[in-house]
Amino acid sequence: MNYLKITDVHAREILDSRGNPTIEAEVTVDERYTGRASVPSGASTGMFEAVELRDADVKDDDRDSCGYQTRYYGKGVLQAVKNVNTEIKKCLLGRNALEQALIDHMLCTLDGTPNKGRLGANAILAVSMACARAAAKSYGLPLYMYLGGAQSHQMPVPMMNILNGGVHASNNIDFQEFMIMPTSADSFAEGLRIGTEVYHALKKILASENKVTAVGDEGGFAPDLKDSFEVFEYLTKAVKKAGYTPGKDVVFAMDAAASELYQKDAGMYYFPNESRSPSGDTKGIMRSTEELIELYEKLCEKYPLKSIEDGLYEEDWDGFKKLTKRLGDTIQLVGDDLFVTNTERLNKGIENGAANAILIKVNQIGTLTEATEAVRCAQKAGFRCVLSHRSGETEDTIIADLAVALNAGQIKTGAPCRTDRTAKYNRLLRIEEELHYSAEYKNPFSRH
Ligand code: 2PG
Ligand code: MG
Repeated sequence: MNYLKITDVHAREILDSRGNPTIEAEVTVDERYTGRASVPSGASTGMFEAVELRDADVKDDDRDSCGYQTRYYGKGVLQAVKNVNTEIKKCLLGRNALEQALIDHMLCTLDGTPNKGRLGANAILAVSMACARAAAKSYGLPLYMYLGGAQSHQMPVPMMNILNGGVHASNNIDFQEFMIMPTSADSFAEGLRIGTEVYHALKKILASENKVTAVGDEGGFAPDLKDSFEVFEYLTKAVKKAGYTPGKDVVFAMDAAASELYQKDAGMYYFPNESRSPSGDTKGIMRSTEELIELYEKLCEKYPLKSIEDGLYEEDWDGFKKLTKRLGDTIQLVGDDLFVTNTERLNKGIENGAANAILIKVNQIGTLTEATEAVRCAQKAGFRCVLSHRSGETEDTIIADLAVALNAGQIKTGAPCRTDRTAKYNRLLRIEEELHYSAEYKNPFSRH
């Protein structure tokens, strides 16, 4: 194997799309080629995710005397930066950047905890990704090609989150994400155009009804609406107004992010903004697992809803089994907080028939190698994969390259709005142009 010597490793603190600090790392190989990568951050994080090290969490003994705890309200990442610039750098200098799996394994061993809580998954991931970028650069290859080789040809169908709710917006919609998927297009560029036209049509409809057109964290609109049925009515109208046919050209997807709604004591889901009274004056309803599954069934009957993510609480394996039995033959059921890009948890889902697809978020697990393993494991079991951003993003576009490298088939990276989101879509446009005839775009839900 060729040897590509790591000659420098350096990290710094930068800002993400919500104005919170995050970590950016640079890895230099052969003193010539530098790869750079930065790490995103979630708001509705799963409880089994790898640890994102923030300065407020650093124990007093380990802290420098520069007021770590109070800067950025405790959200600084100076300790994670320091971990890269000292321990991680020392461990990697002189190593072969081409051995990504070994590098990632060394980082995990150096951390020594099961959840990367000592050095921080954010510190580790930044270096893992920057290392791959440096290696790709030295070979003069685009990252997707370096990682995926000649088999990389599948352009992902975007899940575009055009209506935001839950913890990603300050409106009254309790479910987190309502998305459109342009499935009938014959290229990514055409799919993106269709989705974007629907986005603009939705804005016009909302504006004409004097509804708010301000956007949430992922660029989708965040108006006040009654419930999810009303949301899908708006989405349907927008698709039609843009000149497309719902269910044919564009299908719907949602992320319920149900763990955010789950109340452990009651064993029920609380919807703070919905109402059972016709006047809507008494707010707040509870739903049991059964009632929630029935709600999804109704939504799927009425609308071309083809994918539901985190439909239930992240620890409710039995509930997910039930949900998958009831809806899994006809729609995609995606595990996000349920699987946290963790192959062990994914295997449990595969064995038990809980969900039939996985959301892949690199920072949930903390290294490129482990994220890739999760994709491979899902693909082998016939589970679909959706490469995903976080609600707090940076200008880094690595998930676009990964989606193509791994032939994932789907990508979730927000609305066609806010540069942190469009950067990924724009990167995919460039990749598609580069792949030219070998690029393939296909409906992930067609049986052929
Ligand atoms: C999700 C994500 C991304 P967050 O739940 O799928 O849309 O949100 O990054 O806040 O976890
Ligand atoms: Mg989710």
